[in-house]
Amino acid sequence: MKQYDLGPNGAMIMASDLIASKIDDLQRDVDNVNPDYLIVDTPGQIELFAYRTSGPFFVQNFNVEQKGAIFLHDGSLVTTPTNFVSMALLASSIKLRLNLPFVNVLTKIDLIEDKIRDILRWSSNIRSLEEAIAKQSDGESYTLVMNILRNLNITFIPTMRKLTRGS
Ligand SMILES: Nc1nc2c(ncn2[C@@H]2O[C@H](COP(=O)(O)OP(=O)(O)OP(=O)(O)O)[C@@H](O)[C@H]2O)c(=O)[nH]1
Ligand SMILES: [Mg+2]
Repeated sequence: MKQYDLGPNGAMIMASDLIASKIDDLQRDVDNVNPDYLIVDTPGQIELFAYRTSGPFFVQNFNVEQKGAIFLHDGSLVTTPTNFVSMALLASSIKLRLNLPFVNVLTKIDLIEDKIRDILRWSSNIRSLEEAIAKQSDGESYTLVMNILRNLNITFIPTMRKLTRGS
């Protein structure tokens, strides 16, 4: 912010674009370490990475053996059926944008112990999700959610439940 005289949002955009401009330096640093796995954590403000040109540029041009995207569904944000569909829609949009093999991961599950069973059921059985939505919403909102979810495919792997914070 100081160096380029920017506000918080402008600085985030600039930082995102600088990552693309420094891709050769990053590639060299990573190649020197030569890791088995490389995880690139991007900002929660996903539009900064996925919807500008610099993020997809980085994804396409960073040179590693195999690449995939991991989308973290914040557990506390997917506890209602409509929120679940909203997040699934966002995940699908990011998948479309990055065009990579895609894994959906449910996070912060210690905060939603009583909801995990529902969420896994919604993710594996579209009919149960439809029923849950029918109970929760009506009118235009109901029609919109139903039309959206018929084209979504969000599957969480149940064994992910075994992962705990920090593992
Ligand atoms: N209870 C609980 N809190 C968590 C967990 N993981 C992260 N948090 C907390 O959630 C808050 C936000 O952390 P994250 O969601 O990881 O967000 P971030 O990576 O800091 O920021 P962005 O990714 O840019 O949104 C912090 O206070 C973390 O300590 C978890 O598994 N359980
Ligand atoms: Mg984060």
